[in-house]
Amino acid sequence: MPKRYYITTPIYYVNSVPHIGTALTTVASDMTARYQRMRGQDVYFVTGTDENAIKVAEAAQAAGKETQQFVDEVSAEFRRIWGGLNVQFDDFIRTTEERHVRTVQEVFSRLKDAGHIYLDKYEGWYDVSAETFLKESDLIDGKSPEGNEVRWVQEENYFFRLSAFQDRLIQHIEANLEFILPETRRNEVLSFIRQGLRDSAITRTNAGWGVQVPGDEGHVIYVWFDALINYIAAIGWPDGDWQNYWPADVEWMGKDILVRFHATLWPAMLMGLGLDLPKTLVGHGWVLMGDEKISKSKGNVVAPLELADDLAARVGCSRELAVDAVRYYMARTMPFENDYRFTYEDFDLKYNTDLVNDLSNGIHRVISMTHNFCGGKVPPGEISKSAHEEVAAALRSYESAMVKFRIDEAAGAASSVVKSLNMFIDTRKPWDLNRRGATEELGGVMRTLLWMVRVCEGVMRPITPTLSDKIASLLQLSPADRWDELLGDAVIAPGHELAAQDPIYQRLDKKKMQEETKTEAPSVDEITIEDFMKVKLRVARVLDAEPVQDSDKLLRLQLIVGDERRQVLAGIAQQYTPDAIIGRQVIVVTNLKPRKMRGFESQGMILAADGLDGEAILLLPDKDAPDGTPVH
Ligand code: ME8
Repeated sequence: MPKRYYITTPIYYVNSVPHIGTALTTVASDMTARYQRMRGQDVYFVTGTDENAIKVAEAAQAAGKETQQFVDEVSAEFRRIWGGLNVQFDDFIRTTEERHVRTVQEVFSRLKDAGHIYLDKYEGWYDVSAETFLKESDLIDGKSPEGNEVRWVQEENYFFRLSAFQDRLIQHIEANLEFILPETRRNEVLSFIRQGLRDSAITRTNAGWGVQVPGDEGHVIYVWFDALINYIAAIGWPDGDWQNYWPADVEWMGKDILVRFHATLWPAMLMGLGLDLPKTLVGHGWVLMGDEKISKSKGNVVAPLELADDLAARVGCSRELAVDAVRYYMARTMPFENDYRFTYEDFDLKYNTDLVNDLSNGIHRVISMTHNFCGGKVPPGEISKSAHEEVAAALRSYESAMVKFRIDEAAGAASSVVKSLNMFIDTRKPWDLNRRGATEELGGVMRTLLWMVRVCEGVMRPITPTLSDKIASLLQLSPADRWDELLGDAVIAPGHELAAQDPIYQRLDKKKMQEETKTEAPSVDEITIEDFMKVKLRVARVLDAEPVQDSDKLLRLQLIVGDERRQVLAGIAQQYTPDAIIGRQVIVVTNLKPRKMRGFESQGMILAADGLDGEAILLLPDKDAPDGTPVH
């Protein structure tokens, strides 16, 4: 049996739900999977959730839920969102599943029996947010290099003899240039390893959550050591037919978890087990909001399905087609080496230019002209040689981009096919040929254009599967899902009849384009009590406050509203310092549509009176009320 093409994503912490950063990795993996399936590979694509982390247990506590119930709910939410984004995974592994726990314990026992694990005392720093052990010299101003809070820990731990693998790791990385991509990250990994690897603490004191060390109840396995094992647990190692899957062909991730974990600890663990290393580890860049990484801990998240639903509402398309606009945006702007700054305007702009103007309108023009000039049927005619060459060259660039996992370049090659199609319309002017009665030439041009529409459908398919299905239905053809057959023209058979339909995507007009700043609310003289009751007001406590960069008015507040936490941006910085407001109670509108300000999502509004000079005067409860108390 030929080996399956095995693709993995990181397994995500279930301390909160996915945003467009996390979605990027999963969607890029899905595009790789869909492309490889089209190439005839027997793909096995696995994603999942990382549930045994301390920060996950703490998030459950903060939400006032049993940890197991909390992880069940959040993990289900990940599945739902990946489903909504049309991610076609073959397996979804959870680290609280018995199959995973068993495999982790097996790995631990085997490595221990082989002398790679020993018991010692750990004394040092721990970054809970990144779940990472740190040296004193790693700290910057008392925080982790990423700016996270650190805790001092002193405990008896099991250690993995990572230092013993240093030379073998360097050798492997240097001998296998495709092992770590992109190249700049390979260099980072090499310099990290060359600085000298310390043995790695791989257990924590058992605080009631995590995989227990076999035969030692006092310890649970460190979450990274545990999580990495998911890649072999999902394929049933050490039993069954795991050899049909392993080594993984590509392990996708963001650059933040490449150097220390996937490119150092993980390969050393595999070497200790006598297993092959994954063929390629890809560590892509970050999606930024403003100058910051989009991340759940920063609260500046953009939810991928909300982005799609919002577009669907503004242009009146189905959610599935709007999801494809999100997928296309992710692919086209995918940060590989460098980071990419997300803005709502940029999203709208790429939608309008690439998907509406070029793709949807280009295809619509071809289909309409076929109806107007050729009776709605493919006319007889030869495919233009020059068009064929251009399209074949674009496909070759697409293929070589995918070999390097450059989804952004592949999407660029796909849009160059769309551009060629539009160029062909503009230069060959079928309407002129029709007017002049040049039937034979018109036939060749129109058949070439229809063939190009078909190629567009195929090259876009890994990126935008619903859109491609839609194009196939316009052409009245079954999906173009075999890469090797994309350049063939037999299906664009003379006499074949097309469907008549409206353009796939509608343009966003200026009024509907998203802006970062909000317009003034319309003034209304009277409202009913029912109108007023629509506004949900609650007492909230200010947990934290900080100024917003480049703004002298805004404070970014973290509020506790009952058992919920919210981020709200308030224009009160000139009257209130963070210290003056932290710990106080305010009144917050909780059902206001979230909006972006200076790159941050504001999830509500706090009430203030406008002072005589326009200054903000906060409205505060007369006496302390439980956080979350409703206000009428
Ligand atoms: O690290 N831009 O899980 P996690 C791009 N459980 N990618 C981003 C991103 C951003 N702004 N934010 C997150 C973990 N990501 C571990 C993994 S694997 C054995 C264990 C993506 O929920 C990126 O792929 O913190 C990053 O590596 C991953 O989400 C981190 O997800």
